[in-house]
Amino acid sequence: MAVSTLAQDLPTSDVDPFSHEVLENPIAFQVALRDVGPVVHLTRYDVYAMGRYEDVHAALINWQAFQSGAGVGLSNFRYEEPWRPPSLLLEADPPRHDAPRAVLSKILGPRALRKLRTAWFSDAEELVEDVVRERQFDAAERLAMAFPLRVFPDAVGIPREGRENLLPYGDHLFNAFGPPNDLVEKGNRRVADLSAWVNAQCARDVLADHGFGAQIWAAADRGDITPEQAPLVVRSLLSAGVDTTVHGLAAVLYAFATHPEQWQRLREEPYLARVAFDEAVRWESPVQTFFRTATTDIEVGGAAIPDGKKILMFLGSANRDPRKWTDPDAFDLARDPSGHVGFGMGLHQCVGQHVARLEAEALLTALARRVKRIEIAGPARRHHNNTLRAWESLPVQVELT
Ligand code: Z7Z
Repeated sequence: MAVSTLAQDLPTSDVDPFSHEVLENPIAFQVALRDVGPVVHLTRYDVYAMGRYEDVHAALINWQAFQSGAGVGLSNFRYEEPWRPPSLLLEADPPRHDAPRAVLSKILGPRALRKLRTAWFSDAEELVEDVVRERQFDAAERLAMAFPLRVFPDAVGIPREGRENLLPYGDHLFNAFGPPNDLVEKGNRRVADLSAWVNAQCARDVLADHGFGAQIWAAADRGDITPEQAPLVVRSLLSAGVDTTVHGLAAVLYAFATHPEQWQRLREEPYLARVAFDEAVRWESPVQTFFRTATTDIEVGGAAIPDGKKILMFLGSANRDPRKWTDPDAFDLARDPSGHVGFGMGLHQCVGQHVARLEAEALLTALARRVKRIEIAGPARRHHNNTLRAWESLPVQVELT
């Protein structure tokens, strides 16, 4: 069979993947996206969408052809001014990307995190004890939001004052990767104040002595990064370190509340906490999408993507692609979820993933010890965001051991 390389033959769709309808439940859209072909032209935004695992994975590891330096949102930095100074990690390509990445990799690496393990496990136990005593509570607010906010800002070393700005800042940042729709509009009203607060937390004299923030400044003293880069690297922690883990934890809590047999299994084999978290990240994909930009004319599966165009990668779709996963819609601790693209892949793969896994392991371990059954106890409500798959509210009831 002849495969046409003519761009005109590309399947097209006028669906808006950032509409409230798709954000509420993107699964049907993802099935259609994968089935129509490896690449689909989304006419509404003039972007090229990929939803199959193989193609998303290939694009993620090919940073030469699929650049990040022109932004990983819809906005193309070749033609448009970014709304904030670009991140030195996320919105940069090698070689500029590499020094900040190396510094943060070390600070957030598994070895460095061992020091936090004991404290975070007892923090999780205290929090769980306080919350589960109530028997009925909102797991999104009381656990998924509360736990990261309890441990992560302290680990970075920012002051207490103003921490309520962290989630709204992240929510706006992740909305701003999408089109300028009502979600972005809503955030624009507060963005100046939120940004000013976040930027102020990145200064050396504001940060506590031994946290991640201070370690970033110490790297500048050693000459591993420049003193001009240090505050922007601290900003990356505050940008990408809170909302993502909150929604990852909400995903795993929702998964267990709706899969009692899997909760039973975790209780019997608590060492599965980390696998459970990764399986929930695969299953729910808290980070649903982001973009790359073509650095040249690219051919994917017979389709031509012109130089300079934006490519929208559907991580959530890749993570449920039946071409890659057996029974992809099942949340199953018996599965090996490794290779999922929920943390990305390649040289930009989430540098904070070990922090996220440690938070999840601490929280799930504490819950598994104390909670025999967890189930949904009222209407669960989604929170819409242009990038994140999130819960606004997850009412649950628990039966204690
Ligand atoms: O460096 C940063 O400020 C930063 C912001 C957002 C880094 C990463 C992300 C991000 C994480 C973006 C997941 C999309 C998906």
